[in-house]
Amino acid sequence: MITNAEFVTSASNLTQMKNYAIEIAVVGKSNVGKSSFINSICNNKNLARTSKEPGRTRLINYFSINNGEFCLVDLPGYGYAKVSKEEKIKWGKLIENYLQNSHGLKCIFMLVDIRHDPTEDDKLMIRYLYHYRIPFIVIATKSDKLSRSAGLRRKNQIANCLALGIDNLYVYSSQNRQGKEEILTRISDIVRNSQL
Ligand SMILES: Nc1nc2c(ncn2[C@@H]2O[C@H](COP(=O)(O)OP(=O)(O)O)[C@@H](O)[C@H]2O)c(=O)[nH]1
Ligand SMILES: [Mg+2]
Repeated sequence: MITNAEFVTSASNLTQMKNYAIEIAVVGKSNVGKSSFINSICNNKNLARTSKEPGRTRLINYFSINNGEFCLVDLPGYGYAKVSKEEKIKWGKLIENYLQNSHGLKCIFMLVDIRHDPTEDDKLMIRYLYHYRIPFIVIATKSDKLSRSAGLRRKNQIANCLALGIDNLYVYSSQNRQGKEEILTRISDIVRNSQL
């Protein structure tokens, strides 16, 4: 259960990064719904800044949950076509620094849009996570945009596309909270196992 959530700080480079004992980080394409996901999971609409315009968050944002029990980390989104090449390289370095230096990182929550097949950037990210042996789950979000049956069909397609077991793929909506209980249970398991 999440009873309390507060913004801690942002980091734009390695020296500004934090090192919490238990971190869960959210990654995904720009505009896929990462900030909305964090807000809905925490029951706080104003916690993470959401935006209709893609490519707005260029920082790593840390949120302390339940007065420091664990930390949710909002990572900057990738794959936004309109940013410059330099900006993309900067993004890549920031994420790589985060993934390689966050020793408390317990799990990556990778968000994809349930309506679309994962992009090459998504697949690259997953290869990277396997390479560095970082545990992850995939969350197909914006499920409110589809009927239940279409959502289930898309879930299977996304699982196939990523060669992913169905247990590591969740369907979610920040708008109607579909999947919220399952995600909260998964978070509790991650936190509990990390404390053992
Ligand atoms: N219908 C619907 N819209 C969503 C959902 N999650 C995010 N959005 C919308 O998608 C846009 C981008 O969301 P945001 O959380 O800022 O994405 P981020 O760039 O990945 O952090 C905003 O207009 C949100 O209102 C969802 O589950 N359902
Ligand atoms: Mg965001």
